[in-house]
Amino acid sequence: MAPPLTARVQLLLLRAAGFLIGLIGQVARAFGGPKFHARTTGPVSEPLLLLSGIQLAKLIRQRKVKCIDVVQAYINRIKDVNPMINGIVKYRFEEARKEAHSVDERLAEKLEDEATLEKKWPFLGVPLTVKEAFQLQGMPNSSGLVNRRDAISKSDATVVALLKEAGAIPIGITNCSELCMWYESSNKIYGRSNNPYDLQHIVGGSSGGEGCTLAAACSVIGVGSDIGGSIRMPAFFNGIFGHKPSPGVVPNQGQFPMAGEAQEIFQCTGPMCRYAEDLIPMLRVMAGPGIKKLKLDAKVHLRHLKFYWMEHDGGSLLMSKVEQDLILAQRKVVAHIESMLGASVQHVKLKQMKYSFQLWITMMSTKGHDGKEPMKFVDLLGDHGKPISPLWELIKWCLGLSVYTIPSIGLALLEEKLKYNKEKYKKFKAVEESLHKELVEMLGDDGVFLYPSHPTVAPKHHVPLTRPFNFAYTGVFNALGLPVTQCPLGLNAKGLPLGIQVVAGPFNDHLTLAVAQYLEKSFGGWVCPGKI
Ligand SMILES: *[C@@H]1O[C@H](CO)[C@@H](O)[C@H](O)[C@H]1NC(C)=O
Ligand SMILES: CC(=O)N[C@H]1CO[C@H](CO)[C@@H](O)[C@@H]1O
Repeated sequence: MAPPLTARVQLLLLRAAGFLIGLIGQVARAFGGPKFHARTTGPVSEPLLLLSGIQLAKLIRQRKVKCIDVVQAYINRIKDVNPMINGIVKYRFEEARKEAHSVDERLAEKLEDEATLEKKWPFLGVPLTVKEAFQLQGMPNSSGLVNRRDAISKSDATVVALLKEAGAIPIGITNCSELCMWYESSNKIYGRSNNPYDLQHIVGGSSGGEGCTLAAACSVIGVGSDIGGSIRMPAFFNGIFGHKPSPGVVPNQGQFPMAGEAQEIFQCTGPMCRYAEDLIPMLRVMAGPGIKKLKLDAKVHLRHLKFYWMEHDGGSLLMSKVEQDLILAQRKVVAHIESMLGASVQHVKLKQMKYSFQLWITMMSTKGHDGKEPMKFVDLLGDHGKPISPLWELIKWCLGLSVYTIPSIGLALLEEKLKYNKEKYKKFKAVEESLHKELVEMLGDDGVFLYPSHPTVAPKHHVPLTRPFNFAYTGVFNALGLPVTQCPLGLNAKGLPLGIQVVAGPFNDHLTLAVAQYLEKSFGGWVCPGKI
């Protein structure tokens, strides 16, 4: 006999209450996190930590500085501040020390002259960090997925191999969001990374560990990848430089997960660093033969460039308003370029920018050859086993039992709803083509476009859950296939980094990279955290 109705209702209410209590507990736990006495990481006192990669390489090959001293200085700094930021999730200190000693020994033999050394090994002895999602031999290959906790890379990703061949010394791998699909870097293997300018704030994602590690002067140069802003958002939130190259220039091989067949071209591997002068040499190394597609040797006359700017996307309902601080920072750049450089600067209103999020979804819904669909996120989370059941994982998460993070579960739940049907796809594909045409024509081979990197400075931890669409400020340029450099512009009154995206036409990366160096000179570039 079935229990009477009231009893069933009571049971249901009891279950609902249990579920709610579980949920509240889980949220409280999530928001708790470790507490630090300090608000920021301490400043840098060791001068070796305040040199660019190419300056360090020069000092090392001139034998003015020992490579082991450089590597040791970084190891000391990491031991000091990494426990606060949790940017590096696996150290590679012993191997790095050995490699540094062999650099010093080789240099002592004086086999090559300085010019040869520079040509063969432009980053000789320079400490390097790599986003965990990129394979570095002997290091984990998990992308933060608990099921993959024991996966170890058997070889190097192409870009990692190229940087090693150029003389760089990997000192560790850095945190990312679970499967690189969220803009807060936190997962169930490595925990959460914290912003060095305020530990209660996010580092961004997915290359977030890389962003905070570089910003905290725990590394010199870093490798990231970007399919929706994963290089530029962390670079922005942590006040450093990050370049998303033109599609098809830098090889993506050797990262996990890889984008679908139709998306791979929009996934861009690129350099992250504190000093703008490292961007071009890094790109030269990382691109390998792909560098021929760019015009990095062309001299850029900044005065003759045409600058365009737009302070926000024109009013999309999905995204936060651009903060006043960021609008003011952009205006300062515009005024500076007009008065100091005397270049042409024009305010534009690209109406279709308000569909940024939709254009990104359109890109992600694109099918490969023969209508092949990109790998489903539920399958990726299942890691080559059974796809996960998002609803079941949500219930488990509320009880603190899921091995997945809540953004992943949310994305898995919404995955099918976020994909466009034929009709919507066609509609937004047309918008994309029209906006692409408009921008490419406007920019030509001598134009750059200034646009916010994100609507807000680095928010507090977990806030991204309430603003899931803001990444479209960066994601739109993946969909449009344009090169972009995120440039830091100092700190706001609360000490959090400001910045801006500099965009150019296809394969005109040399323009955004030249502007990055100019903005660094004019506005100070990276600011050491803990200085104020
Ligand atoms: C890393 O893991 C992926 C996915 O399982 C695999 O395809 C790849 O071969 C692994 N890479 C290395 C270098 O071990
Ligand atoms: C804060 C945090 O969870 N840190 C972890 C980062 O990853 C390493 C390696 O797995 C752990 O030892 C740390 O506890």
